[in-house]
Amino acid sequence: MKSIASFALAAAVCAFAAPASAQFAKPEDAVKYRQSALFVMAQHFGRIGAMANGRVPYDAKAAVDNAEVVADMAKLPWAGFGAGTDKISKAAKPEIWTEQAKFKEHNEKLVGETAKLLAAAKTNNLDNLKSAFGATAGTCKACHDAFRNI
Ligand code: ASC
Repeated sequence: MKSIASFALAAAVCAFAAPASAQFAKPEDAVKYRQSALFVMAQHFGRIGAMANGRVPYDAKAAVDNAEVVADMAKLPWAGFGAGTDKISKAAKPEIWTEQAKFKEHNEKLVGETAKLLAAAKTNNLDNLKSAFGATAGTCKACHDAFRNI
């Protein structure tokens, strides 16, 4: 009986557990998580930028590989901006928490633009990559202008 009860409890805990994205041991971990996702995204976005700007030769496969990471990373940082994480990093403006709907719109715009960037990379066409890179970079900048101090 005990094992059945334990199993039932474990199943209930799994069923009602918060999504993985919402689980952080402490606020500092949430900040580290969001900064890490943004850092990894910037590394891979920068590699696409180098191709889009002609600093390195265009490599269609590398563009897709990098765009996949960018599109995946773009979904992650936002869970790290929860309650209690507003005073830890000076880069994050208070407006993130006082204008949450607007911040969410920017987050969703980035997810959409990075999905388009991946689709553009998959066309194996440098012009498509360039224009999607520009649109995505503009989305990064718009959010930084509104919500980032440095
Ligand atoms: C990058 C990067 C950003 C954005 C931004 C676009 O490569 O690291 O934060 O592009 O500079 O304006």
